[in-house]
Amino acid sequence: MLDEQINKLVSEALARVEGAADPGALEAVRVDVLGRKGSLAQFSKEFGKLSADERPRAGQALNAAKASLEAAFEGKKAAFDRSVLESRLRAEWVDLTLPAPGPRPGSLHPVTQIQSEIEDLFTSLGFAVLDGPEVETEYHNFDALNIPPEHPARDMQDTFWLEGGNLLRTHTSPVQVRGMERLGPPLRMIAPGRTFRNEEVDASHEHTFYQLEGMMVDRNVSVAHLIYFMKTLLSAVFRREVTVRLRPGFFPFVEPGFELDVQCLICGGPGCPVCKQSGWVELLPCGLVHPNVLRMSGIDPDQWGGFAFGLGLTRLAMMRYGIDDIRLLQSGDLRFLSQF
Ligand code: 2NL
Repeated sequence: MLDEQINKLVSEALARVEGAADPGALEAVRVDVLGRKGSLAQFSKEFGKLSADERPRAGQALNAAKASLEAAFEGKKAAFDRSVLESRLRAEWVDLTLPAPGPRPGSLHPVTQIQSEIEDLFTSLGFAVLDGPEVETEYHNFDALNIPPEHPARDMQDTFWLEGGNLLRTHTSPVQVRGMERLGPPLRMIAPGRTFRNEEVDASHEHTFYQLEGMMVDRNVSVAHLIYFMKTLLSAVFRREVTVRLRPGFFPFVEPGFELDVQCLICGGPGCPVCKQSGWVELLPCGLVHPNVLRMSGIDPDQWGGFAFGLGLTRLAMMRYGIDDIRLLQSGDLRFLSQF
């Protein structure tokens, strides 16, 4: 009688164990059957009602039932654990035979690339590459360049003035002034670097940008030398022969001064949006160094002459790579930078 009941309980419990859908359901069945108030425990309570000779056999049957149920639970639990592990192993599988990705390669900033190319070119032509302070005196940034005291470039709106009368250089010309003072004639130098203007920032204006100025001082330097060096420079930058023209341009530090235009490299002359239908792109302000500028830096203008030019590296980089928003260059955005 008791045997039958135990067998029934065991077979029902085994079916429930087998049918448990997840570890939670399995644990509920275990509490139901093997728990302190479970169905097996109910049987133990009935023990007292049995006669002394029935008890050992009933005890054995109960123990056997308990053992087989516990084994079934453990087996099912292990199966659950195994399937969790297997799905993790499937999800986290890694092919260890693949080559390592390695460090992400960096690249030079587009402005740095152009600057380096131009530095290499001028180094090969006998020019020194000079550096100088970004915080300048008013004298080196303005006075020594023949820029009069009332010139609008000195305005608060255009220049970042610092306490004490110094300023953030608005061009790299002061580096060349220091070069003239220190080296004396004859000399050939370029001054690439960061420059600052008090601009409202938008797609085509930045308060921080890059320039490269250059200068050669020697005996009998003429506009012909200037044109030769400028054509050599632009052919190297654009990697082809370029056609240039000079128009008069006024800058206080040169006389005569020119705007040097290059024939449009997109349309070749007939006119397009890049050259605004003119066939020419304004690129290189330049000229012969003003006698006052030479004299102020200790060079005798009766003995020596020179040419000088100023190139906007930021603008050049935007032209070469077709960058339409100047703010991208200073953004540090890797989606932008990794294209170069
Ligand atoms: C510009 C300016 C030019 C120069 C810069 C120069 C420097 C000295 C003496 C004479 Cl120390 N000239 N630099 C000459 C002509 C034009 O351009 O803002 N360029 C984007």
